Amino acid sequence: MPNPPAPDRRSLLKLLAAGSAVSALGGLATAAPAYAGTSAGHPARPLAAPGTAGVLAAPGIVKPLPTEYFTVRGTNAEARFDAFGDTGTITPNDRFFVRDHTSTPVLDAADWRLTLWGDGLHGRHPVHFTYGQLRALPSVTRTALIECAGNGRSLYTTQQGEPATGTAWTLGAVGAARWRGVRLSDVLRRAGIARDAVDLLPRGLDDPYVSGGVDYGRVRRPLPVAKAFDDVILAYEMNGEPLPYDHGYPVRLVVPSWVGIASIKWLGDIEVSTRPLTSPWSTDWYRLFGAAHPAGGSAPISRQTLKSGYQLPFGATLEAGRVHRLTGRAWSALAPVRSVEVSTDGGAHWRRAHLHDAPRRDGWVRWSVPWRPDHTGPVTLLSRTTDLAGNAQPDRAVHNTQGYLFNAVVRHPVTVV
Ligand SMILES: Nc1nc2c(c(=O)[nH]1)N[C@H]1C(S)=C(S)[C@@H](COP(=O)(O)O)O[C@H]1N2
Ligand SMILES: [Mo]
Repeated sequence: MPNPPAPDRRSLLKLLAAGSAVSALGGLATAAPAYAGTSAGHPARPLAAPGTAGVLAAPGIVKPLPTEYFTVRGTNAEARFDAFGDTGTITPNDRFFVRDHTSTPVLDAADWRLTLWGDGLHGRHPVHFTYGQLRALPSVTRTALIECAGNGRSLYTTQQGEPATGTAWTLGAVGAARWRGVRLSDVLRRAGIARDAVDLLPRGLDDPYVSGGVDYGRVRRPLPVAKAFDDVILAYEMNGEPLPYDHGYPVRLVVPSWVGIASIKWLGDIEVSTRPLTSPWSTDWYRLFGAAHPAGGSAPISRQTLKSGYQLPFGATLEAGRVHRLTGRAWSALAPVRSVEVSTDGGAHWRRAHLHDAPRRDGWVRWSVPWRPDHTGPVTLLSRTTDLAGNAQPDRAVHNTQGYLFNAVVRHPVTVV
């Protein structure tokens, strides 16, 4: 049977965004994998084929989302933390979670440029950098985790009985990558940043974010100049490849140890200001609201927190009378991990887990522990990490209405059979 002509990539993405993916792609599911046209040296990538067994579709995400590795949540794709056991300290690009407020724009590096503007530049007129100009600047490579502020949010509800608005992530809105790019400080200096500049407002080129009938404009969030000069990079490579479309091609910010929203993807422009800036991403969202917080909300959140978890599905069944090797990982945005303790009896007894990686800032540590369950029935597994600054996961996270910064010990149900 002849295949219908494949729609070109842009119309395909529009169709996907319009929610008509299944009918539009029905013919593709039976055809050989469809490859998108390349742009400016970007590697060709197979398109997700909705309707193919085991591959999910999220409206607007370009890369394939196999069900063994991803859970689609609205416009986002959560990586399956329970399947991280076969990944190392670096999360492969095809396993990295995607958080899109709207949808992934497919941009061409050849006609992309970055614009810096605002009263915080000496000349007070906009300064542009092409992709080629950025790539010609001295590069740096570093490992950094990107973790959504709301990672673990659903546990406020399931574990603490406290509802929270927003994407119901479990633990998989986090990944670690090797990022290569240019220091933001180098670009700011070249653009002529003034001494009295205090805030930046980096903004993405994805579509404006519309929610509840309100158009909030393009995704953008103030970034203090002090942090920009500390360790922020304009990344164009992720794990040795050009940034994948979903992760910000051609250029994104990487803001190490801060909540994921700081790491603006598909960067288009940066306002440089001598006065503090705001956006809905610093006033309405990414602050802590609720009974335990100041009326009107906390200051905008910046650093992520610390977490640990078992690389095992919730509700897994394990055989009694034999030794299981339980594995997990732990990380802290506040300091290197110091230790991980586990309990295999609902929190009555604790013992140290074996750490498999040297604890480092901006990395996570894999751990394991042998366990030989004797009795059948339901069991709650727990893990608790402590970092070198003395931060430890509490039994309960302090609730906030939008469910950010979940840091409590996760109660992981399993059944021994
Ligand atoms: N332009 C733009 N940048 C963005 C977003 C977005 O929707 N648009 N999402 C942010 C959020 S909330 C997170 S958690 C991270 C996710 O990065 P990733 O999709 O590469 O994992 O990107 C941030 N940068
Ligand atoms: Mo996020």
